[in-house]
Amino acid sequence: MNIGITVYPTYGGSGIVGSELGKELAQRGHTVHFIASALPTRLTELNERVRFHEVEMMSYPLFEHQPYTLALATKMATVAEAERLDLLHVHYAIPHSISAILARESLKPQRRLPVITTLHGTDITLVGADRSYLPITRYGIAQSDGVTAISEYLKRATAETFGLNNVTVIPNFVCATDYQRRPVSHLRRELAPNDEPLLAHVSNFRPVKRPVDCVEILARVRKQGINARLVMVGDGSERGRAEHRARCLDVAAHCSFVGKQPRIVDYLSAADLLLLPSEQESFGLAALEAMACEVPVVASRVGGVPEVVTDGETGCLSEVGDVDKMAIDAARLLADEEMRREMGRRARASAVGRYSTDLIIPRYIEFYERILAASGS
Ligand code: GMT
Repeated sequence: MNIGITVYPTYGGSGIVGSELGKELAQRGHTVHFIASALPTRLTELNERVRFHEVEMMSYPLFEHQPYTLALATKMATVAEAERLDLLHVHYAIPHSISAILARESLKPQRRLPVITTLHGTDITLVGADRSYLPITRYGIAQSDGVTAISEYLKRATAETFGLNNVTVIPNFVCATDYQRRPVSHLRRELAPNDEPLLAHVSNFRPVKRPVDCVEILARVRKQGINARLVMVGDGSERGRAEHRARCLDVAAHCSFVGKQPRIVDYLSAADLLLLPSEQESFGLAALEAMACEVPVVASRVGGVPEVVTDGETGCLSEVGDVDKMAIDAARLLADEEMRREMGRRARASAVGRYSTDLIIPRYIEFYERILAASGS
């Protein structure tokens, strides 16, 4: 198949999932054309089967804001014609599905171009549910030829918010060979020089991720007499607040804020536990990647997280903001190495057994084939 994929290139899990999906499809013999405003971060290598088409924006004094949705639609239609695309697969509904529908409609006299939308989270729960975007988001989902969501929770949220039931769940995935625990003694020594227990947090540090809670948890774990450290991987608007809170709680010397990192797997391999205290999480890709690296997860019981992390088996779940309970769970796991390692082994088995690329990518391919057949393409 010749597949057009659109993602937000630089920010967020939906871009990662779309990019990794494209690479996996290419490995299975398909040709993937990424159509985006910039080269997606995870696309380090382009080749015959992984191509990139940049959306060019025209500026004109009349345009106070450049009309990206239209520029994207135009590029999608141009690429679809030139490269004979079989379908467009967009990640994150707004505005990508609207652009794709415009592209499809503009090509209608010449060819069919089915549009598949994958819903990721805030495109439904926050942005899409906002009154200013709700009708157009509903339209984009209803008019797509196929719609997938990354968790059962998000499928339910889509039905509740938009009254739409045309959604198939295809969960996020992890590559079991790329994501596995590996020896990283040098990094571990850097982050925990005296082999202290190491907590990790990986996110884009947006308010919804509540990174400040991680610092609160560290302070409480240390109060229980455990000499733990915390590595904070990523960057975003909440980083300053988290650093400030670490100073206030007198734990700054036990935290490493390392910013964005290209090799997340190394940080996960160095860690003993992952903290994911998010306010909202439709899936929790960070949790899945940690589990694949045998790292149990201490997380909020929110959105799709309970589908990924089984409380008491592969991690521990608490209500959003209950940093006391999260600290108790973290301290218990850090203090009991045998239990933690056993939980880590179960976490990997669960991640690989339910979400490995070998299981999930074929589901996307079957979905494409089904939509192509239904649309008579
Ligand atoms: O919904 C968002 O905040 C954006 C999106 C993104 O692009 O980062 O995140 C969502 O998609 C990820 C990948 O599918 C999921 O793992 C995240 O749980 C989900 N984030 C939220 O629901 C907050």
